Amino acid sequence: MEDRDVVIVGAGFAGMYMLHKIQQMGMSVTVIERGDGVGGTWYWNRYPGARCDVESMSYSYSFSEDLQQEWVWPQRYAAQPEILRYANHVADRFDLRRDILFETTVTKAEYDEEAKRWTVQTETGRTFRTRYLIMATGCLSVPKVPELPGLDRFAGRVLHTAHWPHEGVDFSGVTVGIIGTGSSGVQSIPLIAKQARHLTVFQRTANFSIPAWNGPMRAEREAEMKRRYGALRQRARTSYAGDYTYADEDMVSILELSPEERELQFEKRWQEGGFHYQYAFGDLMVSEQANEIAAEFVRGKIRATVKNPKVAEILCPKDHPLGSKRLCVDSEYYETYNRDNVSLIDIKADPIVEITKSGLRTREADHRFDALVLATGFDAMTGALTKIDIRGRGGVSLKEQWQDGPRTYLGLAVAGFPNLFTINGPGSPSVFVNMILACEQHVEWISRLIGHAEASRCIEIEAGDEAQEAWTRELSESADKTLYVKANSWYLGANIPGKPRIFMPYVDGFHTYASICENMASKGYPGFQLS
Ligand code: FAD
Ligand code: N01
Repeated sequence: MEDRDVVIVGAGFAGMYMLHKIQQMGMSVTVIERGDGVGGTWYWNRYPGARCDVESMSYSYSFSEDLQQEWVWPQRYAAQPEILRYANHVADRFDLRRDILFETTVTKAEYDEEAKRWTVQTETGRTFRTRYLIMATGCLSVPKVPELPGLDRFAGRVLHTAHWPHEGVDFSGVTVGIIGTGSSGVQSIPLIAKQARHLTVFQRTANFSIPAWNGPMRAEREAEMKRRYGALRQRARTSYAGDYTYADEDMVSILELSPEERELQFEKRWQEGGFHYQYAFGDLMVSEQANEIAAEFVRGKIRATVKNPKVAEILCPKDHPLGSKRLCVDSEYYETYNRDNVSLIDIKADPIVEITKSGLRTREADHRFDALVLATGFDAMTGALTKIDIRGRGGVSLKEQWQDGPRTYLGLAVAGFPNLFTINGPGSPSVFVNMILACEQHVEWISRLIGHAEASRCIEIEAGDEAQEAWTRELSESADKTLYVKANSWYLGANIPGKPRIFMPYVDGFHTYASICENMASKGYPGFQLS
């Protein structure tokens, strides 16, 4: 049994910054990470085309002025290898590796009420005893392999986008099938299509995608942004999306614009690319009428891009509001369907029956391919936490406590689980916003609370039941006022059979959330019991 003040699980952007803060506080700490390197999401998701969809100058740490001034992002939206290089640079620059235990998976964590310590068990047999346990396990870190009959019979290679081989995959001369047209599918399909002999895309739900218009970072733009970095980061902290590119004061209302003004606005946002299209409009996610007008503009773009009208119609999303499933941001996604070596199968109309030895059988046809790519997503938000056998007071299991859906206080703590914190946990804005900023906000808040407990000689910090219930109620009431609840999305757990349908992220924006947290800290943490 190895003793620590703090154990952190996960060495993605959340775990790395948490480690840096705890090192600065002079406490003993170990980060336990399953992979053999840092970077989390960017360590695992190495599929062709993987890149961020928040601009890199924004999707990066802001805590060190020197770091943000010295790092050069070569593109507007960095690709996965570049983001991973950045994560490794941060680990070296801040001397993080000395406290990270790689290639080790946490399997169990149990709270000893008498000793007031967590016991953390790992797959390798090493066991830690710690006063604070911080779960930086990620919202999108447990890949979902769908239950498709016959999957184990397929003779070719099966690849999941979130478990991509480190050495890469060469699809030259190969026929490929891909299931899934969410962000991972939309990013990888154009690149796989350029390499493979033939690519067959199996689409269940058509998703809205907006072009990224990615390109090289212009030196003068970079210099100008770096000159104003402090102010830009401040603008991000006071915005809905936690991103300086989309400030609330620039939002307009679709329904208040004339049809001509709307077209101009939609075209402008389309040309800016990515989330500009979602965050430019204040009524987009609350008014079905406004949403439908914006959605129809995107459908018009799809029809204008895809030459085969039947294929274009299959690609036009019609069964959920724009943005209610996470918007995709692409590079030549719709154009890819004009290639001769790409076919699209609508598996809502012609469902998959089984995977066969040589491909896949739908109700109406046999499809043959050499390799199958699963771009089928994640057990999001709760998956990584419920995979670990976490037991709080009285041996109560977190998984059992959450069997009707997660309940947290601020997405940061859970009643009955003292001194356990979740970074970007369910109930926090996390996946709705620029997540590196969200990591920073949580890490700084948790460090401050631990510092406060240490200074006031408190041994236990625990979320109160009432505060947790009130937060959970507020979360779902807020979500119910929006169109986010109108899709079968992973936000609601709808992609995992049997998972309770509870809207998991906090929808009222980064700025509102951060000010609630700040207010609580300044009032001495009401809702928490410190003893
Ligand atoms: P992660 O990066 O997921 O790290 C969690 C770590 O915990 C992992 O390394 C995992 O191995 C480890 N871990 C989990 N369980 C255990 C265990 N039991 N034992 C040991 N280790 C464990 N967000 C944005 O804001 N903008 C984007 O553009 C964006 N792009 C994305 C692209 C992809 C392909 C994906 C999948 C997600 C993207 N996200 C994006 C969300 C992304 O997950 C976050 O931005 C961010 O990287 C999360 O950091 P994290 O440290 O919280 O979690
Ligand atoms: O996963 P998804 P993802 N049979 O769940 C389909 C982040 N991210 O990895 O919609 C057939 O979105 C499923 O169909 P349906 C981002 O937050 C960001 O793509 O359920 N199809 C869907 O099409 C994102 O939202 C980037 O009907 C099945 C797809 O698989 C999140 O990660 C890039 C199926 C899964 O889409 C998850 O994205 C990548 C089945 N049994 C990821 N099961 C950026 O661009 C699932 N599907 C920054």
